[in-house]
Amino acid sequence: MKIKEAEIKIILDSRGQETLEAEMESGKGKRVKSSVPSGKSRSAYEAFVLNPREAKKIFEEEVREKITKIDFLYQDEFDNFLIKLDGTENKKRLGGNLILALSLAFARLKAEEEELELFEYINKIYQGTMHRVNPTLPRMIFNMINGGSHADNDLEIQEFQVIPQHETIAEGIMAAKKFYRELEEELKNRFEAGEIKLGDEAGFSAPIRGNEQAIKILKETAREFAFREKISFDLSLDAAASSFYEKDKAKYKLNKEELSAKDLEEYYEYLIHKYGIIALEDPFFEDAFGEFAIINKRKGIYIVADDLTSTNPHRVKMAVDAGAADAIIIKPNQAGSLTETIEAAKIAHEAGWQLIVSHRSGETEDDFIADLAVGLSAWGIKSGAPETKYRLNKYFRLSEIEKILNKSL
Ligand code: 2PG
Ligand code: MG
Repeated sequence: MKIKEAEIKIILDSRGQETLEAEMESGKGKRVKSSVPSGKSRSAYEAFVLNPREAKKIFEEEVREKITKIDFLYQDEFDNFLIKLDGTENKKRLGGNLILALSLAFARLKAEEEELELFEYINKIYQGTMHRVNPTLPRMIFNMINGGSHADNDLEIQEFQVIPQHETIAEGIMAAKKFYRELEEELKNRFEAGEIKLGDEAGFSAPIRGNEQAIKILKETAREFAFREKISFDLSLDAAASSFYEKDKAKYKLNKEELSAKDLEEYYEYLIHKYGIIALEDPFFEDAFGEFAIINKRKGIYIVADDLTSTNPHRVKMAVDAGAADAIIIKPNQAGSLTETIEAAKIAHEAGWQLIVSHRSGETEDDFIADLAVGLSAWGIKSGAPETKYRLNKYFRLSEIEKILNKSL
């Protein structure tokens, strides 16, 4: 496919920070856009994020001319061209954000050219690397209470999530929205109106005393909801433990106490058992392969690697070899290209892990990750609270995909 025109624009993300949007046009006159999000609880192993203005400059001075000259047949050919042009270990020269914006736009354009839905295009690539992985709809993981680096409160755990057990995606979104409003009412009963705010992912932030209390509030809201609405919600957490790990002391600072990895594991065991949590993301800091492997021996709950693996094929291999988890967060902007994202997903999938495709805390209106989740046949998707366009449009796109899939049955 020949790229006739390519443009990089600076847009604002959900935090009001500058990020990149790529626009691309093919010889046949199709035109698409894709933009990249940015994380706050980033690991040391993510693709480098270049200042968006510098990235735009380097694109205009060097990259545009090159990519509009070559006839790229495949996604990996395009991505690998940019990776090679960058020439650094972590995409420092061109920026993982620039490479990804172009990579995602290329995918959208190529899907249009091939008259495929984006999820079908992604699935086609995935099928090329794996056998019998048809597109499926993921479970939706809604982040209802925000803590850690995503909110200004005393909660160290970053994300307190609920996962509806629904029939259709539309029903699941509706249930999550209702749940969200009920949770708001519950918080209003407990706190002053001015104390209730929204965190980065549009979940609530309030002066809740301690992590357990936040889980308890969700559990109670879920119990009442299930009784009245006949829809159950599972609970899950993203501890994002790197953000409360004190490296010099090798301790975790949680609930105003200093905990060893063993203490922390016991605390998780207590929470899992008491509240029936079904998935726990990043329970330990980003290099704690050994501690992950110990807690991963526990049956009946998904241990989810995010910072630990950073959607980096090499890190995913290390984690698989260590038996560090049985589920993985897949974030394209950690990898910095669609090809590497798919490669990381494949390694985990082949090891029998579940995939959870994820947004970032600083999001754009691009809903690419919905198609990615379906195309990779992911177990789950997390896109924040059922509130604000940045979070909701990914869930809405899933609903659209559901209709497309139903029609083709
Ligand atoms: C995470 C993400 C997204 P951030 O830790 O899983 O929820 O947060 O984008 O800030 O890294
Ligand atoms: Mg995480």
